[in-house]
Amino acid sequence: MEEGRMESLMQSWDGEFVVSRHDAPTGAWIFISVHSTRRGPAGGGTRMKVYERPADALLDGQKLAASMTRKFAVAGMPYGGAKAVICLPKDFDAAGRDDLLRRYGELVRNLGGIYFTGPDVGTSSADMDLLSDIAGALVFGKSPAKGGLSDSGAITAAGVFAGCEVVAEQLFGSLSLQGRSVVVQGAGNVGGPLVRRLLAAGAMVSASDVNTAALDALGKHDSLKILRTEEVLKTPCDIFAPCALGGVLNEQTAASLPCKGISGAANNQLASEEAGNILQQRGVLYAPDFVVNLGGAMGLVSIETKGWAVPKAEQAVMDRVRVALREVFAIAAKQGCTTNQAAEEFAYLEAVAS
Ligand code: PPY
Repeated sequence: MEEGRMESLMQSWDGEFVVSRHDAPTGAWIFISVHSTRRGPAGGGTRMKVYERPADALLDGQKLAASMTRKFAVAGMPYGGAKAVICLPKDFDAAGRDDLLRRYGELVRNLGGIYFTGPDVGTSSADMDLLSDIAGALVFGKSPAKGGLSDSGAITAAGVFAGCEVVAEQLFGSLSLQGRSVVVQGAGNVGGPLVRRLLAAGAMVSASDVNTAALDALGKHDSLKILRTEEVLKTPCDIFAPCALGGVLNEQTAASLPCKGISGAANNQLASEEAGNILQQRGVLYAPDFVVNLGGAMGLVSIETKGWAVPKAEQAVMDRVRVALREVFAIAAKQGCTTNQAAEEFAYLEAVAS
């Protein structure tokens, strides 16, 4: 079964190329998947985690890179999509982490500007500082001391919040989230600031996280309820906001989720095309992930290349998500296709238009 999986992943991918490296000192695999350089240099965060097999890491990177191409197109920015995945061995010795990152940084530098990066699952702004010492301006999301924005969670959350508003507008005729119930899965980097925004807008929020410290950090609020992780997919709500890992919308959950709409921060939420069809058939309005979560990439890159102040970037992200998502819903309604297909078409049209 497993034999030839890497080959078939390479053969069936629609992206440009993958730079791969086995890091002998640590046993880690590095895959930099460059999906498209058609609009400009390809950007995407650096994800670092343990995978069952290197091929799983390659597939994850390929899908995430394709999604980055769409994000930058929808954001109207002159970049293509990429993603780096550093696949750690199960017995990884954290003492070797900085040296591994330095070798990865050299690889990014040696690619000569075709690929730029930032933080993702498993990497931090401190890691970006270390990388930027080697790969310079190809690294975004550095700490403020190094001239970076550091954490893009809040700006990503602003875009996801705008996505929730547009979903409410489609479902109920008003952007207002006052009194609407929202279940937020994952209260970390993006989910945390999203919960705060939703509460400030008068929503009734239920949140969960595998990490209790993230839940504690939310504090107490009359309209905030904490859910056990096993309750998340069973709790009736107006809007479900997946802000943890991808693949949460599979054929089973799509058929049973007790929500009216979906707008969340996680990448690659749809486990299959069929899951999108099932949501459509049930009348559950799905706001495509790469439309509503483009704020991290758009925010970080705008702030760090154009010198925009944070509030300006936040407003630009929210405006962009609102305009794009309304257009995506209009395309889906007109063509009778899923919102995900409509968003892919929209991203494609944006990409060829500019
Ligand atoms: C993402 O949105 O998933 C990213 O990877 C964000 C990103 C992309 C490029 C540079 C910095 C951050």
